[in-house]
Amino acid sequence: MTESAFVSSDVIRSDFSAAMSAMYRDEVPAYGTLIGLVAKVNAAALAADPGLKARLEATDSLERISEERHGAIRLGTAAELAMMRRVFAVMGMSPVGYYDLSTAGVPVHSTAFRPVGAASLRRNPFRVFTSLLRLDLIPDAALREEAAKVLATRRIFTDGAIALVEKAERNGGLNAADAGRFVNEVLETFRWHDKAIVSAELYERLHDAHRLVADVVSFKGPHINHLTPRTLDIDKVQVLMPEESIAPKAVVEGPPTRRCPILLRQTSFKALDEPVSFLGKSGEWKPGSHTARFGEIEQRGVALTPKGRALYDKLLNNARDRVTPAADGSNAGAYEAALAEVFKGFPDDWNGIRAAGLGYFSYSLTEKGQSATGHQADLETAIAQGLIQFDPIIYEDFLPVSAAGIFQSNLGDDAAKEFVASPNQRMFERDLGAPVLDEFAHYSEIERASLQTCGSVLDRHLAAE
Ligand code: OOG
Ligand code: NI
Repeated sequence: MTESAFVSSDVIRSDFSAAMSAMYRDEVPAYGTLIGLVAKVNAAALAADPGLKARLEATDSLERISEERHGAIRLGTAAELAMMRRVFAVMGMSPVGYYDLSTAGVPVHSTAFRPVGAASLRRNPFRVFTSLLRLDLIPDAALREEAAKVLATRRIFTDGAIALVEKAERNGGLNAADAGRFVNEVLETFRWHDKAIVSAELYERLHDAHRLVADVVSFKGPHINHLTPRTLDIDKVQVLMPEESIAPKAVVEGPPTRRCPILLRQTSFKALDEPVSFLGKSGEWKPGSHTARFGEIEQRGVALTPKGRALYDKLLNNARDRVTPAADGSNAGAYEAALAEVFKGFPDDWNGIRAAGLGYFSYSLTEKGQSATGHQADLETAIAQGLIQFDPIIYEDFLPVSAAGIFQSNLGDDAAKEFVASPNQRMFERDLGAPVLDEFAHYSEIERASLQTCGSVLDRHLAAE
C-alpha cells in the first residue's frame, strides 16, 4: 500500500486555525461575542462601500474576511521554543522578525510564526506571536531557579504531536489522516488548564516578580491567550464593544485612523478573571483566580520601509510624549487627538507615501503597459504615463510598542516593571534553533520581484535605481 498524497501545509494551517477558533470560543464565551460583533461591523462596512467590496473580492477571499488573523502564546524554555518552531513548520509557518519587549517592561522576547509568500498568505494568513520568557531579567536568583525547576518538569507537547512532527520532517509532509491527527494533537498544547502546577504561595511570588512570569510558569502548557480576527472598521468595533458587555482596552494601538492605512492597528477586550486552583500542601486543590485570556481585533495597512518606520516611530513617540494614554481610558480622547495631529507629518496618499520612499508597493503593468511596445522609460515616467500601477504591500508583522500595550492592558495595567533594555536576538535565535527572517528584507524583495514583472516597459538601467 502506498502512502496517499501529502496535504499542503496551507491546508493544515487553515484547519488548525479553525480548530483553535472553535476551542477558544468554547473556552472564552466573550471571544465568541467579539467575533459576532466583528462579523456584523464587517458586513455593514461592506454594504456601505461597494468599491471596498469589489476590491476585497479581487484580492482576498471575502467569505473568510472575519476569520482569525493571529493568536499569541508565551513559552517558558528554549526547548519549548525550538520544538514549537518545528510544529509550526509543518503548518507552513516560519519565524519572522525579532521583538524585544524588555524595553517596554515585559520580560520576554518574541517572534511571529507566519506564512511567507503571497499564495500562502491569501490561503490563510494565520500567525502566532510567540514569546519566550526571559528569566534572566528577573533579579531574584532563588525565584529564578525555582521557576526554572518547575518549567523543566513540564511537557507541553503530546507524544503524538512529537511523533507526527518527526514523521512530517522525515517524509516531507503528512497525508490527510495524519494531518487531521496532527491538528488534534497540537491543539492540546494550546488548551487552557485550570489546575495550576504550582502552589498558591509560589504563584504569588511569581506574580509579584511579574504577572507574566506567573502566567508562563504556573500552568501545564502555553494556553492560547488571545485570538484576533480582522475588522474592516476597528474604530467602530472599539466603540461598540461596551454595548456587547465587553470592556475594551483604553485606546487603539498603532497609527491613528487614516485615509491610507499604514502598518497595523489593534485593540482588545480586557483579560478576564478566571477561576483556577492551586496545589495544596497535602494534594488538595485550593481555589484562586488568574487573569490572562482576552480577545483582540486588527486592521492592517501598508508595510513601511525602514525610513517610513523611523518616521512612524518618531511620530508615535511625539504623540505619547504629549499625552501618555492612561489605562483607565480617562484621557483616551486627548491621546487620539494628539495622535491625529502629530501624524499629519506622515503623507496620507498612496503616491505620496510611495514617492517619499516610506512604504513598500507592488508594481504591475496596466493594460496600456501590457500592450506598449518598444517604449522604455524610468519608473516614475512609466507611472505618470499610465504604463505601470502600484498597490500597497500589506504589513503582515507586528509592532513592539503596540504589542507592549496589548500585553500591559491584559496583564493588569500595573504590570510594567523597569528592566534594563537588553535585546538579545542571538540568544533568541540560538534557543529557536534557526535565524528569524528579516521583515524589511522580505518586503523589499517582494517589491523588487514585482518591478521585474514590469521589465518590458522599464528601462533596465533606469529601473535599477
Ligand atoms: C502577545 C501580545 C502581542 C500583538 O497583537 O501585538 C500581540 C501576548 O500578550 O502574549 O499579540
Ligand atoms: Ni495580538
